[in-house]
Amino acid sequence: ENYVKELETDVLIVGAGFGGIYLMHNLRQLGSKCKIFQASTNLGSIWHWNCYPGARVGSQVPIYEYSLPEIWKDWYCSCRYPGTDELRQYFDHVEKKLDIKKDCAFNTRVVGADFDKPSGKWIIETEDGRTAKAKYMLLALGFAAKRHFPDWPGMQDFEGEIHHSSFWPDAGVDVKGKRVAVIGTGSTGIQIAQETSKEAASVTNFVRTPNLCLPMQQISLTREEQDRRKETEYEEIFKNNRLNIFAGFQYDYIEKNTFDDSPEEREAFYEKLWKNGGFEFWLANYKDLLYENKANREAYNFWAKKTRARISDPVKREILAPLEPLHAFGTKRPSLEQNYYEMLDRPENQVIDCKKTPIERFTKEGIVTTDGKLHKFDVIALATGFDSVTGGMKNMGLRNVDGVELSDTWKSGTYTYMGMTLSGFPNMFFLYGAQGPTAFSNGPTCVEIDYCDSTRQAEEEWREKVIELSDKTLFPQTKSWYMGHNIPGKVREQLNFAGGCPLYRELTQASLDKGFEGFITA
Ligand code: NA7
Repeated sequence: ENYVKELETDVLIVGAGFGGIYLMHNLRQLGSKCKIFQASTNLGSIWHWNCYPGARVGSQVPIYEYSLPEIWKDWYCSCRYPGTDELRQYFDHVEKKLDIKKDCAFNTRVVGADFDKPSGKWIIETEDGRTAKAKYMLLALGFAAKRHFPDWPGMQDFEGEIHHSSFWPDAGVDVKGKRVAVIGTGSTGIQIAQETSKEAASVTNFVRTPNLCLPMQQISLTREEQDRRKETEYEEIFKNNRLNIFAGFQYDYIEKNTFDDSPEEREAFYEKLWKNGGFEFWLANYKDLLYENKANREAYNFWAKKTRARISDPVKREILAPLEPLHAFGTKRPSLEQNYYEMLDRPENQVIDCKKTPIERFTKEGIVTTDGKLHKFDVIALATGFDSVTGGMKNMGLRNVDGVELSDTWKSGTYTYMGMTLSGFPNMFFLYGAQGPTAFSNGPTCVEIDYCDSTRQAEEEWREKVIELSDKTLFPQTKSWYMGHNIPGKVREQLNFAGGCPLYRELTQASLDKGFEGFITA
């Protein structure tokens, strides 16, 4: 271990994913003494935990990488959307370049933090009873730091294997010839169902809300092609996606509304987006897609036509791609799939409509739905997601200057200033979290945005802004983790900044230009 029982440092960073590493790199250059605490055993955070079958990123090469040339210049990927193994190798590559690990304490989970006013320092406790003192505490937890396990009765009785997607054994689970259940249809559930169908005897997907999946259009990448793009495009892509693009991708909404085009033009445009694949149909569509119901419905109809044509079983087709949408397209995170629909369409595989027949309980043999039917399984994958965006921060024993837990101060709603600071938590900053562009945007782009600390009034105004921007969109109509709907008892509110990366950058810059408006210095 490279840190002592009682550590003193200038800056303590929590989390060694994209955000934590980037912070460390920049702070070192400014001459600060920093340490990272990371709950898992290696760099890469979520990609350390995400090793379930088929885990793959939805941002294409090169944007799911740092924009630092010393890192991308000699990094190559085998395909447009890399999977876990390659993403882990990427973090090994980053380590070679930035030498981060020497200042990281792995297997180190923060369980409490108090700001000691007399010394002006954070006192941070870890699960294994160590403490750290730091002038600044920076949280880089990502938005999926707390798992969500629905507590169905009888789960502990199940005699087969049961794993949450983010606790999947590193050595893998042998599903060959086994009956596999996949609960959930977020990006994770889709990937697990698609991948395990290759080997399992049967896969049963429990679907509460069908995912409006988009075609990934995965392709292999050659080294030559990547070299050519590095020469000609990379600098521009990285610059552009930080400064100009709503969601920090390589593409953006077009300057046209859906019905500005004729039906033929619209069809041709949708076809183009579909063929390009990835999130283009979501994030490079007409600019009114997420704002106007009629426009959204038009896109949904195209999506349903394309998808329904891939499912021959009429019952499965109605559950997975109904003619009438259950939510506005794009207001829940679409997953990128490769052959999910063809796989589930196979006769040996099942789709259970959890809206009609929810899961009632588990037994030693499997899962009983509310129609009394017992579904028998050997392996159950819980792809039930996370207490997203706010769960991680609420779960680490953070207390404000008056000793009140963050989980209490946020009881009636989330308040931050610019998605970076919290009033009453001096010298604590976070990124890629609550009320920042976070879950609507490409991760690495968000963590490379500069930031700054806040007054209660500034927080209240920021919250109003977050709500105002969100209310203009169709997101509030939909029950989703973006809106806190997936966790029982969680406040229903917009957890993300829906104004896009460029506006976010503009607002943070404006505060800096006005001499740190909204911030207080002690
Ligand atoms: P998600 O997107 O939160 O998906 C969780 C899924 O689990 C979702 O389909 C839920 O249905 C389903 N779920 C949760 N509880 C239940 C119960 N009780 N019964 C049936 N189904 C249930 O998590 P992921 O891990 O897939 O993805 C997280 C993000 O990480 C992803 O979007 C990427 O950005 C990276 P629901 O939709 O709520 O009806």
